[in-house]
Amino acid sequence: MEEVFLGIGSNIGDAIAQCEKAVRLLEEQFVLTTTGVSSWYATEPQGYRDQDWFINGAVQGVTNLSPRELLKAVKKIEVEMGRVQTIRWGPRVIDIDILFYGTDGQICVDEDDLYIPHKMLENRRFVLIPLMELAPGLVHPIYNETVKDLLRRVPAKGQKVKRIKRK
Ligand code: PH2
Ligand code: MG
Ligand code: MG
Repeated sequence: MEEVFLGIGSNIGDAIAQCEKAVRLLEEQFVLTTTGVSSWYATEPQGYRDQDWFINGAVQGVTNLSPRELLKAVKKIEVEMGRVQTIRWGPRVIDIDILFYGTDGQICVDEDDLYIPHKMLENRRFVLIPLMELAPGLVHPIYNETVKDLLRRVPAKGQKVKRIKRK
């Protein structure tokens, strides 16, 4: 069993319901056993600005899938939920990203279509803020800095993140 952190995002349709459905499908399809789910956050779009705000959150779990198998499994759920390829950084029904893998998130993968830890997570408040709820002390295996320290470095300007209170 390996520890894993995933980022979840959506900005088309009922984004919260879709994020929640993604978490449910991850469990139902035995992709992972969830050990923690962050709050959901409304987040300002990054990369491509001219689109709706996203809902983002993070999931912590344990899996017996390899990184490659895990990637395949999350892509399958994205497709099942109606994800279609559009522009880079554009709107999507659901996005499930592998953020960290392995005990304390220490395993690194550097392949053409799979890079772990997720590239750019260190610049993204919409990833780091949900992660703060689950693992503020987790050390990034490449930058050797905790999630908390990485977050301190990211300017808040243009990256508004608002926590959504649970009903
Ligand atoms: N995902 C992107 C591009 N921009 N912006 C926000 N706020 N949230 C996202 O999940 C997001 C994004 C590409 O995956
Ligand atoms: Mg993404
Ligand atoms: Mg993705």
